[in-house]
Amino acid sequence: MKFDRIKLFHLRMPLRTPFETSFGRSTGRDCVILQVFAGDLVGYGECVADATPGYSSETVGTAWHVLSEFLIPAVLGQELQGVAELQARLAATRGHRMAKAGLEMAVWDLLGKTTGKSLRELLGGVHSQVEVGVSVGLQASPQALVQVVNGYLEQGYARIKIKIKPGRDVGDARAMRVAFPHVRLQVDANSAYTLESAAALLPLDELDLLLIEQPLDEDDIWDHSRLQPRFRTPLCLDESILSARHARQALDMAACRVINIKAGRVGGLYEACKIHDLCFLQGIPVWCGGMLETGVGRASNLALASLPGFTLPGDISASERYYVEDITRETFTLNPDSTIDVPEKPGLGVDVDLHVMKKYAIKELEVKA
Ligand code: SMG
Ligand code: MG
Repeated sequence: MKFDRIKLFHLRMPLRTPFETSFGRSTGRDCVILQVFAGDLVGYGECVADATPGYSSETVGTAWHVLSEFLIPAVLGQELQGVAELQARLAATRGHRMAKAGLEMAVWDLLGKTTGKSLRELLGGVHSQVEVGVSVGLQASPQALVQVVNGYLEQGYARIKIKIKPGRDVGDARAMRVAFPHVRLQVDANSAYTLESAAALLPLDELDLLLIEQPLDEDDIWDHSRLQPRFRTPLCLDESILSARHARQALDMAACRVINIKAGRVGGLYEACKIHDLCFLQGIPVWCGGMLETGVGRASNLALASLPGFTLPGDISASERYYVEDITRETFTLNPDSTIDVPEKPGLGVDVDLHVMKKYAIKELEVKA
């Protein structure tokens, strides 16, 4: 494979409803879409860095800089055998995993289009439908939360995740449990607690939750290992796991009993699969996290979630839950059994509507060999 030119698009997409987490509220979502051209083919990738460094230190701005100045020049116009070789070239740049993952996704798409295989086949996925859930942001009150969740349950979602933050944790979760005694429920703190303040979360242990996601800081696997023994409920790490090495260390320290895998967070699908394999061997359940992706990233998440170790429902909701208008022609819909179909066409298996993409693009750049 040889890449002739690569285009970047900075998209600003309005969300249908605002999404609020412990680190802020957003009414829209920025991302970078990449087009990688090789001969007659074009591969698409999505970099999930957001406009602001709230979830992670990367932003659309840092990804744009690192992609255009370092990552793209490292691979343009050269013969590359596959993703392992691509990652070896990208390794000269430290960190910036979301930027790398966006470029890698486009290369997977090209690989699939070249070989006629779907991304699911390339990754070794075994399911043609995957179990999904919905991640519900903080609402004005616990009552409002229950009402919003009720709407999602009526749509058919069988697993609900709610966002929590100090002062809006046990009360919200308890209101959910009272209203929906049997729903599969989990909470996500997005690093809003310290080892000390996380004591406030101990009553969550009575609410039969699937897991408690990322209570403490990203760079704090150690304190998670001190917190986990205080809970019966599994802790799940999201932000803390940036590589397979981190996953191994977290499991060695018993810092969590579940891992949320996001290809963007760990530098791409190649590393995401390594984390999956490690957890699979140790019997640690994993699930596919979400970054409010467009249809491009959603297709990638569905393929990843089809691997055998993804035994918990992913944060992969139907297209209509996210954007006023998506950039792919395919619309992902929820099946009555709370699953979504994994794309079967070559590569990511989606067609991008260029007209729609350009409508939401606020910046474009072409880099040539
Ligand atoms: O894609 O449905 C989705 C969102 C899932 O809650 C979600 N993601 O910490 O897991 C998480 C958050 C991070 C994204 S906030 C923009
Ligand atoms: Mg999370």
